[in-house]
Amino acid sequence: MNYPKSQALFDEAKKRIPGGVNSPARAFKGVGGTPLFMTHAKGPYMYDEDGNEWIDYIGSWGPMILGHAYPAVVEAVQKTAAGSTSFGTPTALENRMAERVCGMVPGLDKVRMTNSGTEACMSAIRVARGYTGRDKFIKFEGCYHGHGDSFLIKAGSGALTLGHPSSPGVTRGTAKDTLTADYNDLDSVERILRENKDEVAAIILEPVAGNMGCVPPRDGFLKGLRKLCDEHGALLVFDEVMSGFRIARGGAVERYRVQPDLMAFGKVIGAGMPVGAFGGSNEVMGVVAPDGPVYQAGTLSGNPVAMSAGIALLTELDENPAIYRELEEQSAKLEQGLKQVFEKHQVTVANNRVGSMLGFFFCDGPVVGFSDVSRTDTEFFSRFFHGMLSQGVYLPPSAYEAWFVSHSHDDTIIRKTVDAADHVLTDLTKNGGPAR
Ligand code: HOZ
Repeated sequence: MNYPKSQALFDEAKKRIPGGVNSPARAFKGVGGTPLFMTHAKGPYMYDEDGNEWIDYIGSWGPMILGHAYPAVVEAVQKTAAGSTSFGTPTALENRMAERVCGMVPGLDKVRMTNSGTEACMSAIRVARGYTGRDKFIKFEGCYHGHGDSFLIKAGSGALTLGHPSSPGVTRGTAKDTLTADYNDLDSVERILRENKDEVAAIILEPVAGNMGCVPPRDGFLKGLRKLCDEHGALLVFDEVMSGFRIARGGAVERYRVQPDLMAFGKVIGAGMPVGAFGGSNEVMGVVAPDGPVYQAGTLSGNPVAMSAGIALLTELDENPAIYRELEEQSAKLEQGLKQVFEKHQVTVANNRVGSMLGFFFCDGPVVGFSDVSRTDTEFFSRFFHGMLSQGVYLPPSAYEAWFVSHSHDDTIIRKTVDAADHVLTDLTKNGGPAR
């Protein structure tokens, strides 16, 4: 494949945009090379400026659960935009979105729309602090809750890929209220709660970690957190930005049957438009302004175009339960196919999958927490990533990101992906012996 136009655009972008990108996760810093500039996409395929076609496993980092340019979403966006892109007043669309989301997610009485998952998580923590009157919160190493100051401590995603999991620019004053525990390790959480008695407002986590590859919760981990929160008067916050409406209609709350006090959403809820949301019970959400004293706002929150896109996508997901079964089946086929190919080429690999979220780690398994994730061979991942690229498959450009399968990834796409991996590993191992 040739990328002269992408290369020229990237060179131009670097003059005016930091690193040439508007979000570091896109920059190929973890794998080397030039990010590709896309022009359009349809179903499981993206098309770049040089006219190349790509099988896409980024899916806009999660939203494209039914594939790109899904007709109902495109139609809703076009229709709403024709009537104005924003009013700064309430619209009926916001009511329809709130009804739909509360109908899909167990235990969600009230929801406030935001413009991103970052805002949703920041607001959820503010609400937890306002509700409990406490300052500190616990997060997990390798989990990423957006780029809010207090979350950039031992964070995952681009922060981890770039080697700055704790970012400069976050003040010591802010950082001291963020306590970090080990994912899937209840003892580490209990210890922190004991050492900070009556000071912890909330525990926030990705119920399925997706920003250090894909790492599912161990049996009993989420229930254990629920119990610890109840014992210590802290709120449990699920960051369902990735898992929400993806791993089940009602996200991790439905799949694992554990009820958090607050939930944050993003990605699928906006169908690719800049949308997030947070919500919880009537009681907890009662502290949010203007009902209560915890201030939270946004000029473009509940934007009509974004709402209509999200409603169109959520309606399809809500009303066609077969979609989740089929997503599960297709994702399992991809997982099995890749596992067989890795085995055939004697590549040491561990993998996790929850529904249509996948993680492959080039290390011994099992991978249950950040210390396991950090053993992955990132150099081998880079070679594999570029090999797959040469075969027309666009994986997330980091060893620490989950791969997303969409409902449009049919058997042909899965077969092509597995064949591409076989071809790449044949190349990477052709000097004999295991690939690493
Ligand atoms: N949570 C997404 C990746 N893990 C965000 C993508 C980005 O930072 O651009």
